[in-house]
Amino acid sequence: MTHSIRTQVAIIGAGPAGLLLGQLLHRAGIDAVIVERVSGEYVLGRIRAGVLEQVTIDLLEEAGVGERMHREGLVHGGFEMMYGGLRHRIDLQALTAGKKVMVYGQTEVTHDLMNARRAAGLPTYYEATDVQVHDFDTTHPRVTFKQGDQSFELACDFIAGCDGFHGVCRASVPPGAIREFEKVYPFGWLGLLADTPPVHDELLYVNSPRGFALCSQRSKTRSRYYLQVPLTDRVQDWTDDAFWQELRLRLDDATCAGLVTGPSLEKSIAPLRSFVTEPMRFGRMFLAGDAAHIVPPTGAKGLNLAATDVKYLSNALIEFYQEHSEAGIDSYSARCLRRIWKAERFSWWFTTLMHRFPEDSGITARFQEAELDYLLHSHAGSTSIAENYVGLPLDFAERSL
Ligand code: RFL
Ligand code: PHB
Repeated sequence: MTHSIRTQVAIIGAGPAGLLLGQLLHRAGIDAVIVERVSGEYVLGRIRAGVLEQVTIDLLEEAGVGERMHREGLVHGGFEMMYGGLRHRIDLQALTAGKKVMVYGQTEVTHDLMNARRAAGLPTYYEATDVQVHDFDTTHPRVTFKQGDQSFELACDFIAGCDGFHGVCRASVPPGAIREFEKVYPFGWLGLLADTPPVHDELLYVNSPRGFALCSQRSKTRSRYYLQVPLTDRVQDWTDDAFWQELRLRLDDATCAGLVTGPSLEKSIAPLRSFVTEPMRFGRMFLAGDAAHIVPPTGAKGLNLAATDVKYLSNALIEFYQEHSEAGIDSYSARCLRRIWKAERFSWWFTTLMHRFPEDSGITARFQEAELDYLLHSHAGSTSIAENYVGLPLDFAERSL
């Protein structure tokens, strides 16, 4: 027997994009059902993003989940970049008329959104298998899935594909209707999470002859560090000791002196990729977040882009239901892409500036040093980094046209 369910918006994926969309729609009185492939615990176990832009902070507030973020998140008015063994501070606040970022982990954002959804009694089907999207080229799309031995059919007005890079929604679009742009980098990031105080109270991005390193954090007592590693490395071959030793070799002596090491809580390797799908709307199905685009993590843009896609999408759907206007859904893809390409450009550029590229004769490293020397001693150069890092305003693309 198949259980039939009816909703206005079927959301595929309960990552930050899907959960935030569900919350924004709920607050506007629009029904949504979320279907997620894995369990809630599994979603919370993925250690990912750490830095929120102001627009994301505003959106989480708007969704009614800002309270713990403001209590526990760490506001950062700057970050540091190191090259040639010297540290330079990018004063975000001074360079962007007072803008800041917030260090608050994706795990916490997801946790807060899950709690709000549960408290409001909104339906989420976790551990769904065989999820399929149908008829999104008509006004009556459907989603079918199984949970245990039960079968479900979800009839809806719209499908929101918030199912990440490996999801089913983008894969269900006929190949002729979609164009994909991709760049895969010849290295990955090995990340380590530890309950040790961060080496510095702000983030430190390091360009070193041995490769990129990042000293990040989740709280005053929890650190997150990353090392650039070859794609052939396997996480099981990296002991904690080997990680700390390699990190030390990429830092200057003064920073090393303040480094507190400890056992890892989590270690993983992530490949680096730039990827964009055009368009992001296919009839009554929309893609949002990692389902539509991937950035290398160097600019800390992935989660923030997912949040702004969802902002545009929720506005468009609210306009559809409340004002009977299709203007928002018609312009959704173009508005998102204008913003996305700017963040893609920044993330690609920042990655290229800070990493060691295999098979380089040494000229790229010299170019990087010259560029860093220029940028960090030029007000215009530093301002450009700061303006992109804190995130362009939501209406930036519109204003610049
Ligand atoms: P997610 O988080 O991948 O969630 C998609 C959800 O969809 C589910 N799913 C399905 N559900 C039903 N049916 C199917 N067939 C399905 N297939 C998949 C998945 O199980 C999953 O739960 O995508 P979303 O919501 O778009 O969120 C995007 C962010 O997760 C991502 O962009 C960021 O984590 C990227 N990122 C960072 N972003 C930042 O803004 N700042 C950062 O500092 C930052 N650091 C990072 C990062 C990503 C990293 N990794 C590991 C990729 C650091 C790292 C190391
Ligand atoms: C993180 O803390 O996970 C993090 C911070 C900044 C980045 C990427 C990842 O640019």
